[in-house]
Amino acid sequence: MFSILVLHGPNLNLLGKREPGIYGSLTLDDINRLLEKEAATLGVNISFLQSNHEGALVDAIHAASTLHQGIVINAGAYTHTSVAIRDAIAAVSLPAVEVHLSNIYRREEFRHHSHIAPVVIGQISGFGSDSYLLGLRALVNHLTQLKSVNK
Ligand code: CA2
Repeated sequence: MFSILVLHGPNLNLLGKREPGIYGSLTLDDINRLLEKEAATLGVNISFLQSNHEGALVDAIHAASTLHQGIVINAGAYTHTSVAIRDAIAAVSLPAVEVHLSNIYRREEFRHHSHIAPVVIGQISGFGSDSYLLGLRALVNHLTQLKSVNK
């Protein structure tokens, strides 16, 4: 059974408590519960980590290489600033999917660039909590295809 790590970056612990107009009314726990249901449907294990600290996210990505087969990541504002998170994803060479609640390309220009996009298999942006669910499905499909090719 595949094991997937979902990483939530800075300020996402505030979801559902502030700025519902941009990020919706669901809390991070609500999103994690939806992901758990989807993971059960897909037949995969799922774990979660939220951190406001860049180094903690880098450590979690390193640790994932021996514990998990793939990563779904919403790096929050670190998406646009963090070479360290990009390098960590590239270093572990686990398949990762980048997700965003909002459509980062419809927002301020500084959100249009992702340091992470070049080192992930794909990016899903703008579908609210569905971005995470779609990201999980895409990652599991990818892993399943890889497994059948390597049989
Ligand atoms: O759309 C996304 O998922 C983002 O990754 C969210 C980040 C933002 O910096 C990215 O550009 C796009 C911000 C997450 C902040 O979440 C909050 C939630 C409630 C209240 C305040 C912030």
